[in-house]
Amino acid sequence: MLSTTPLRIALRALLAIAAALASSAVAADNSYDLWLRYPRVEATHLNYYRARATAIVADCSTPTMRVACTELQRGLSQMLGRTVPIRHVPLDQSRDGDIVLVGQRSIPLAGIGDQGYVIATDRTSGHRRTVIAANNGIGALYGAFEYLRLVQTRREVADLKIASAPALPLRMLDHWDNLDGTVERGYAGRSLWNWSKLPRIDPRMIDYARADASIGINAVVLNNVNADARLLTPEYLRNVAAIADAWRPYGIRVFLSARFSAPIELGGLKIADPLEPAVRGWWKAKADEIYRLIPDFGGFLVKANSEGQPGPQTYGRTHVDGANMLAAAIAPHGGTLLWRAFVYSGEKATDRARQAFDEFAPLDGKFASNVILQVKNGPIDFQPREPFHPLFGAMPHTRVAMEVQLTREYLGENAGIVWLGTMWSEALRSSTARPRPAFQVLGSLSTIAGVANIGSNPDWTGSDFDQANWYAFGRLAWDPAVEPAQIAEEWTRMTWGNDPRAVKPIVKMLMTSREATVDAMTPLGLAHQMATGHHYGPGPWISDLAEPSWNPAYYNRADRAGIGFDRTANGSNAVAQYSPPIARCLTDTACVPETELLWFHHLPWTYRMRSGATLWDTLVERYDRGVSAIAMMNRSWSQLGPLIDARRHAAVASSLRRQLLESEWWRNSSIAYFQSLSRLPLPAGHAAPPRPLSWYEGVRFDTVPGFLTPRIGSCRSSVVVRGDPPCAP
Ligand code: GCV
Repeated sequence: MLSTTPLRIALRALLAIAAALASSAVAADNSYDLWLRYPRVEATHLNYYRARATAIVADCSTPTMRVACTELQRGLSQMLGRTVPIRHVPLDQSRDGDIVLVGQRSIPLAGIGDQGYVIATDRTSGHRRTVIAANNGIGALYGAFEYLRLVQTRREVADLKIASAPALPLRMLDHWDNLDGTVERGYAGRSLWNWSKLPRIDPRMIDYARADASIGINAVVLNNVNADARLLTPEYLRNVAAIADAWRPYGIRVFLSARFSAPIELGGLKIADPLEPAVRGWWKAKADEIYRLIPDFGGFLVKANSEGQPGPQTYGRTHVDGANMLAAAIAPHGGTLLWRAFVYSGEKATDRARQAFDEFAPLDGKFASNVILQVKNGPIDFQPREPFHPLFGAMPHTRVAMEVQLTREYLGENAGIVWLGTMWSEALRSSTARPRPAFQVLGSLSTIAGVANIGSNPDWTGSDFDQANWYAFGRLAWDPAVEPAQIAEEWTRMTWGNDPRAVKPIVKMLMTSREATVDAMTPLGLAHQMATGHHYGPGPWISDLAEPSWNPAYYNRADRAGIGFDRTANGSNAVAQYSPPIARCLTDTACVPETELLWFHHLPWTYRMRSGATLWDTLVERYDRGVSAIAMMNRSWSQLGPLIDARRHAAVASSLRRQLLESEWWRNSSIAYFQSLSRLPLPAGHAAPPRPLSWYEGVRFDTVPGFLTPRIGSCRSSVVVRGDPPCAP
């Protein structure tokens, strides 16, 4: 394994930055433009695209069509190096090379619904035109962005025949933004919504809407699920209405996280019991007030009776009582109520991985028709790898959303590259083996929601590569069947250019990055090994927290004899929550995927893996495999220097070095701890951790972004603040 010291790393970083600045011939680039950058097409392809985009023919008179026309014109004009004019003429007067953009039709186009589009080369009446047609403006806007993407990624546009419609009607970003501008689990600066400046709309909020619309995101929850009731006061609601007005042309509907106890905090009621008429009346009046201001308000998202949040159980009522009461308040206005299934409690003796299923599966069929149950992709909490949540496919009479996390709370925050397209695709394609309603998780969904990774940093997401997770989320929410490699390539071409010498290695880095992270942090099905509260860095030894399931030791169950969580019938029997064929496989060590082995089984250190190697040796090998893969990403990136603009290259290089350092920290801490229990020698060729276990256990951080309660502490020799490598020696 690679041996690095912070000093050497810092020196190399400085040299790399200096070399990059001195040698890069590539034009400076900001990170602000995301994947919506439109550099001029190279001379070899310019005439090809120019000949097929001589003018845009469209009626740009509605707000959304105005946006579609502007976006198409802006993107094409920049890429083609000349203004592409917009003409509003009847279709039969369009000419060769025109792009005809249609967002309203007297006879609806079949098969694309109200959000899809068709892009086709049309040769009728002797002309060769490209038609982008939809049943309404938003479809035309999505189609315009798709056409731009085709040019951005240098695809053929001479003979197009594309029909596309979203798999799911609601594709939603959930912001965990607080009213004071902080963002829970946010690593990209402060909230984009500046409540003290609203209702003035900052141009950046429009750029945010453009980015969302370009990948089909059509719903945004503005505030943290740990909600502040004040957002429901008239003062804030006026500002929410201003945001909704600004985003309406981009097809985005605004939702709010609602605090269940708001009738007490704002309405002066004594209780928030959902069966109490005064409480129901308060919510109904509040909903009416909101819809007067925002006629297309999306609805509420609610975290109830979870991690200290108020909810119906506070009054002896059920989740159904709570959800249906709120759903009834917004139903007359067409609103949707998203109710989260993320519940667990240390007061229950059962395995945390079982609790949401135990609580919600019996409620199937009891929720109102405008309720969607929002379920995290896995049964615990956004770990680097989890099996799919057993509720998927198990509630055929309930509308279900999958919630994923774009912000990397448990995956190294914004260090280096951890691309999640592969992870989400894996979750969506998991077989539930339940006959109804479908065999794959996807078949059981009506919505995908992603916890946003977006903030006020100039690069939006805390790093250039974290933008790829925003992009991948939108693309997968639109089409969950699309291959992750295709998404990775699209984003790479749109963000870093089309030079194959760059595209190929960057796509490879994206595609391998998540597995490398799993190996370096939590291999073989381990989970939740992160340090307390902020979840930054390793803490597999932690076992003294009051809430049992916040302790990493609760999950690894490592002792002198072995490691892993027995979730078979001999243990917590969480396997029984899956359909019988899946449960049988998960129970059988010969069938369970090796990547989930220790999630479902507690095994001796000397257990023989399918390879014949012992579990202990394999565990060590996996940590090192993760570190090596991250070292490889560092090497690949450093070779790209001449092809990438100097500023972005240096920023990514430094972020990757940090990721490497952190992966070594994870590897060394974890091996030091587990070896203290297994007491086995390291396999040949694998280096011992350079420090004693006590050193790793002593690492503390003063400040970690995205975490509300700052922890005071220090490394042995120096105070460590976030941004430094973990504890200088
Ligand atoms: C918004 C985890 C996170 C919390 C988050 C919670 C949730 O526990 O650590 O910050 O709270 O999930 O999803 O509600």
